[in-house]
Amino acid sequence: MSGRTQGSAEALGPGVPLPEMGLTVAAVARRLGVAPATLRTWDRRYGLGPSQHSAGAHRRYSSADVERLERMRRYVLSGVAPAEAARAALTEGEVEPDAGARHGGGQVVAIPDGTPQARGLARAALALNADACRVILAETLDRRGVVWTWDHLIAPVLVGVGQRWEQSGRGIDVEHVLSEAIQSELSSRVINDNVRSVAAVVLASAPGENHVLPLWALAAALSERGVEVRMLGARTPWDALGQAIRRIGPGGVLVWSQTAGSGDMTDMAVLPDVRPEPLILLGGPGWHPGAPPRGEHVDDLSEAVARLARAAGAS
Ligand code: B12
Repeated sequence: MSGRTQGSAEALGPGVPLPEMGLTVAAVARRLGVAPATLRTWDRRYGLGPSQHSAGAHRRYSSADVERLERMRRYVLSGVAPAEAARAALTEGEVEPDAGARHGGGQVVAIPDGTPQARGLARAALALNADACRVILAETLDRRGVVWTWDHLIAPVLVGVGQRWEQSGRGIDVEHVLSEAIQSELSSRVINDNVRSVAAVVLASAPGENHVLPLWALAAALSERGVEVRMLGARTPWDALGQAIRRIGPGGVLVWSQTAGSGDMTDMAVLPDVRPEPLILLGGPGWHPGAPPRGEHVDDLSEAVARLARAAGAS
């Protein structure tokens, strides 16, 4: 129905639907921006060749083959060793935890049980390569969604980078590049024009708290489920949060404390009593021990997303 010819489709780049009969090596090479010889090597060494068998001399790449190759190209560009990249590309990222252990010799950020993507992200961050970080993040977010990407890619790398800083005092630059890439990829996915929730969710870090990445993960995951999100961001005083609650009338609120310096809960008693009462959740390792005067603690991203989505009346 499109009336496209094989020739014109082959001349166009990524994003253009493939003709049903598939693409030649030369066309795939043009589309991906890699040499035909590289494609042949990937075919020979890693089995990333065309899956369509035909009687003729020229086998053609299907759209699934090309997608696999696009993943391979992204992983390689972002610093993942080719054998690991191929394994991840072939298995759509489902790689057994120790699959790439033998490539870990030069690794400087320790990520126990890290996936190839996690090792690639750590390497890209160590190289201060924000673009490569974003490519890996975007690719994984597209394929696996926010919760999986946070739990299996982002959080392990953040913890590894944090430990490296703690042990060596090095790597604030790495932390900054990585944090910026994570925040911009996650925040670009917070889109309030597809809202299906009855009420909004308000997200804020505690007074004095500058760490905000888990809030962006929550915002993106809620947005993925059609929940309206109002992000107040870092260092939100309790009275400002109280005013926002009065104005917005949210279904749920989550306050994040990463560091003990921001984990004092006593002043949260100033939060207003509004009807209907929003669900108030406290997340993060910074909160001081003891029962909070308002709300309750929550331990992980998926639980927080589920409870807040329910509280916001998302179907
Ligand atoms: C990214 C980062 C930064 C970024 C923040 C960028 C941003 N926009 O948020 C920058 C570079 C700015 C920064 C600065 C600082 N940071 Co910092 N930072 C981190 C890092 C690497 C990740 C933080 C994060 O997002 N963690 C979230 C997840 C990945 O980790 P977690 O909270 O431990 O996860 C647990 C639970 O919370 C739960 N969980 C995980 N995800 C989620 C999500 C939800 C919704 C829920 C409910 C639960 C949950 O599961 C985990 C297992 O229990 C941590 C290392 C770490 N281990 O966290 C250090 C860390 C938090 N930073 C630290 C410090 C000391 C600082 C600085 C003071 C000094 C410095 N390193 O530069 C400054 C101070 C900033 C300030 N002025 O307040 C220390 C805190 C020590 C402490 N216990 O108080 C840490 C732990 C590093 C370390 N190992 O020492 N930091």
